[in-house]
Amino acid sequence: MSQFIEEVPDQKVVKSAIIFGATGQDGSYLSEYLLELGYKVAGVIRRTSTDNLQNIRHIKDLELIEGDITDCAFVTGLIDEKKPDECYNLAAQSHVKTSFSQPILTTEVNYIGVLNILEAIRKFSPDTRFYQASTSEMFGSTPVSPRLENGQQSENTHFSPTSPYAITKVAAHLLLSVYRDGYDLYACGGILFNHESPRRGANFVTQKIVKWLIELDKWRNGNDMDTIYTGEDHIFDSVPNKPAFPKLRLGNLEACRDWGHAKDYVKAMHLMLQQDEAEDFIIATGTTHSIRDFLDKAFEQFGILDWEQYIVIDPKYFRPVETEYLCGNAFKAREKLGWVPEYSFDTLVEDMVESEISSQILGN
Ligand code: NAP
Ligand code: F7E
Repeated sequence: MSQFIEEVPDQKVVKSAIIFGATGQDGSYLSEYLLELGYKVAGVIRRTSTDNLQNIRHIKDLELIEGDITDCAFVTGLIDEKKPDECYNLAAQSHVKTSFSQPILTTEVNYIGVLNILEAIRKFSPDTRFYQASTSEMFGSTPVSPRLENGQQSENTHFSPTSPYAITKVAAHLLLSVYRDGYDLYACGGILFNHESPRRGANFVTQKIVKWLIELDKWRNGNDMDTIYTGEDHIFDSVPNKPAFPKLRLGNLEACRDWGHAKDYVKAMHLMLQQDEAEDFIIATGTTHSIRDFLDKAFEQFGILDWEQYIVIDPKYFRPVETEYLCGNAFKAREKLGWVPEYSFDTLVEDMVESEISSQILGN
């Protein structure tokens, strides 16, 4: 090399990402993960009158941008201004039961919102790679065997959605191939099966159970469990004047879900955007458990084996139509992305219980 040519040190290219839905369970873990990888990350958060930052307040270097994905002007302006390398859409009305009572809102957020982003990328930033949070709920009532290979849903299983939520997600998912084939955009759908964590919203069944158990534990603290007896709706203690504790009210305990840990699943989202070609992938553990199994494991953490005594089945929590059985085959993700989950069902439940206990101790 000529001595007159200045040597330029290797410059690390900093990638940029926008995350819609940054305050949610997945958005918070993905923000942390991308920042760890050296990305410049902007998280879109909704303006709310009450605090919605509990999952992300601790994350340094995450740029927060206020906005809503149903606002086309906002989405277009943001994509045009930032032209990010990667865009992750995790924003959604994500509660299946709520989608029955608020189907229009669910459609506006989960379908129109996605169209807003795809159109903005197509027109103003066609090199941006797009990840859409698709879901195992799209399989819905797909019967178990013999139509399913090994009793698992794969990328080839047909969709049979059973809720307004699932229908909006199927519609948004179908858009991905249209924008891939029609406009040559890099757009992927991650068909993620249920994933939970200490940051899971309190009205999803796993977190609802864990949080109730923590309250029960506080109530019974200092008392002998042998003195507890149960009535129709409440648990009583023989300690005089101790108020009764309400039983845990749940819906369908027979449904089966393939539950993984959100920390594992956000890594798969990132991997999907690093491939030569955009494709859809199932992300799942390949094992399934009923709500009863979850109750067994969670109550066991508190030394309780006869959990049925503590539960009331409340029709209020049944859905008009239920997805009964989900179990995913993530073979393609393992082969092409090299993705394998680290958490098992048992370690997931343990993490949720232990984290909730620690956050109670710390008063968080
Ligand atoms: P989540 O905790 O409910 O988070 C949803 C996020 O979307 C929140 O940040 C929420 O903001 C935001 N949001 C809602 N409406 C919005 C709007 N109109 N504009 C902008 N942001 C909006 O959900 P998650 O469990 O992290 O799931 C992430 C995504 O994956 C969702 O699309 C969900 O449907 C999908 N998914 C989840 C699972 C799972 O098991 N967790 C499985 C498959 C697919 P606020 O905090 O202000 O409410
Ligand atoms: O229900 C049953 C309920 O609300 C799981 C979302 O992240 O994963 C999630 O959707 C099962 C259902 O999650 C109660 O009927 C019984 O069979 O925790 P969930 P979900 O509906 O599976 C998918 C993959 C997503 O994409 C969604 O965004 O538990 N169940 N009793 C109950 N469910 C709730 N919520 N509350 C109960 O009391």
